[in-house]
Amino acid sequence: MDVAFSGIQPTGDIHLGNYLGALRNWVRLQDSYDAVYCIVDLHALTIPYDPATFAAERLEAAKAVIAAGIDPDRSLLYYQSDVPAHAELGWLLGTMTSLGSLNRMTQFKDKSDQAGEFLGLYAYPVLMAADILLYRANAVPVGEDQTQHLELTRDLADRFNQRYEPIFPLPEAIIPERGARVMSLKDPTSKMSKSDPSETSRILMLDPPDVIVKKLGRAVTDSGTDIRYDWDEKPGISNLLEMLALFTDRSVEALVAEYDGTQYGAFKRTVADAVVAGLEPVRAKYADLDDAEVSQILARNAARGRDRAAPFQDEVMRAMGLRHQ
Ligand code: AQP
Repeated sequence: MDVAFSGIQPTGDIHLGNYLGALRNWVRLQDSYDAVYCIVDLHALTIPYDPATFAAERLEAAKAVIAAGIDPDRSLLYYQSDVPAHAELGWLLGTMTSLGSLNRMTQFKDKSDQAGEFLGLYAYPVLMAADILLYRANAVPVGEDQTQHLELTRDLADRFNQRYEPIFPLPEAIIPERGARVMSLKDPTSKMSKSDPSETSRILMLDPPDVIVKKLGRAVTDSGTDIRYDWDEKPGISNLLEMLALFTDRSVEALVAEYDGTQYGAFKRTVADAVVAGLEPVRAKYADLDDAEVSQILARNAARGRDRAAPFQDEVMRAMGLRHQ
């Protein structure tokens, strides 16, 4: 079975962008792939964080991922730092990564403005490549913002295969046709993001229904009154149309035909009702989860991850001349 890998940072509450762009695909791929999903806590250390609350944030992220539909008995879900081979392979790949390729990464430019210019943040894409290549993943379900990192991963895999031994597949990004770039409710020209200072710019996956209704009611729409799918002229309405399409499993075209002419207030309420209904099973599942049980499951999975990663990592070390035979 082909392997799928993806990760999510425990850096704040999971929002609709993370859910629609990545998690829903994670859930789908469980049926057709050998899926490995990580709470990438080592990545989260690359921006300022509070060690006193970090353990609780990791657990929250794990619970949210399970609530979203990941079955940790079927998929290998664990904390990245529990499997040291991620960091080790990150170092090995770092020896083959040119500064020129890292200098092109836009995420570093965006994040270093706030977090400062630190090596960990600069090398983030190399660790991400290691995460993906460790288990020889073929498929990587991510949002559109990760395309550049995926390209680097493929370049590194290819370079390794040419320089040492051909052991890495070149992984493909699995980017959803819709939902790959959910936009902010306050500024629909920038992506919905955990680090946006405005809480009302994003809907959280576990927001209570009344909060979702309120946030969507205040979402920025565009001037005019028509409901059209047009990212240049009507980004706010286009963003809402995509959300509605994703939560109702209908095409944007059918929705435009049905809702054009509807008042924006009423349309936003329709979107809110669909989002609330769509997230209801996630909220219900989350409420059922027990912290201690989730921690035990993740610890068990980490042990499985270490066992599984060891021979793969050994193969890399041998190819690089780090073993006697
Ligand atoms: N707005 C988005 N639309 C679609 N997909 C998105 N993803 C993130 N934002 C959107 C996808 O979510 C997955 C998890 O990403 P992450 O753990 O790297 O999340 P993050 O970067 O901490 O989340 P944000 O909100 O993207 O953080 P900041 O504020 O740092 O920019 C990934 O697959 C990502 O593509």
